[in-house]
Amino acid sequence: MLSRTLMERETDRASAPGREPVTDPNAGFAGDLARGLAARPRSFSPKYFYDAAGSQLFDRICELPEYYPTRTELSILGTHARAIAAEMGPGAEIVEFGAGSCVKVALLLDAMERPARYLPIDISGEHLAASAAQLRGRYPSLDVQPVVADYTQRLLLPAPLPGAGKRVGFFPGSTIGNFTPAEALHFLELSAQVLRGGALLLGADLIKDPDLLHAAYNDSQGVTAAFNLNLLARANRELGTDFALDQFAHSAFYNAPQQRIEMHLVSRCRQQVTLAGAAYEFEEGETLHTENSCKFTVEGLHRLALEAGFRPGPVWTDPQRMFCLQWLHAPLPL
Ligand code: AVI
Repeated sequence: MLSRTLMERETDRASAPGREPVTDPNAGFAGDLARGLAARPRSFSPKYFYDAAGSQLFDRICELPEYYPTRTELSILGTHARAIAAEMGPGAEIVEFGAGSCVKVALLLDAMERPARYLPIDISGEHLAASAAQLRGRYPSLDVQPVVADYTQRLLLPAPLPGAGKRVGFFPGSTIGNFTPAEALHFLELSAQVLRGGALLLGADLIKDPDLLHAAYNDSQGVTAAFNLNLLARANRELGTDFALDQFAHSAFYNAPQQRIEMHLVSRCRQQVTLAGAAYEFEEGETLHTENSCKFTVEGLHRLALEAGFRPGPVWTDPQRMFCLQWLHAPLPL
């Protein structure tokens, strides 16, 4: 049995949003950063958080006392695995979006009746291969077929096995919260198509006391700050930029009207940064917006799911209603 610490570490890194292909880790990085620095307000995609150093920092975030989502989702899965497995039915196959590790899915597989196949999808083939090997070791009779693909784009999945039960998508970790609303809808629309006749099990962080949210993204050990600043360190390492890390401050706050945590890097002074020969001026207090982490209501998730073509089913939450796992019935086969 894996330790809970290891479980958390493996689990949420795997579901981090839109990680880049290992074959070309710089693909798009320089261009996206240049566009983000030229834009007003300045912003940058959170997918660039997850280089090796950033992934390690995210692993540590998942273990922080203030960061409740990982352990809460694990506790919901642990408590309700049998009820979830009952929805899945016998012989189901699991398609995990952004997979690459086995921990949360193992809680489901342990409760399922004759799981037929596990199809983890991730853009990093190396990460997938490692986690598939790990899962095969734990479930020698399970058919594990990793799919190297970008799950935010249209997917071609292997045909269902003869006699297989439902095809169930699994998207844990509230990674959907790091998408823009349009991206979230697009992802759900695409997944409704590939899961026709089956369902999606979606993990989502719920709106709660802003103080709890604030603490989760402003931890006392400064790990989230280091995670945020690693974006600049990564640019310095990989693109030769000259960000002075001590001249930028981590800022994370709950934007209540938008129902999201926003993370920014705030310039502590007037300064200049160069990227590929171009200079970018920062005024004191000017920010680079690095991440949104949207928080949801169950009703809001239902509206989004209905718009994408799903029919909402059971919802499982923890006693404090911090986080939820939402069962969404996919449309019928064509
Ligand atoms: C991966 N994602 C769901 C995390 C979140 O909570 O939005 C990323 C994160 N950013 C700061 N802390 C954790």
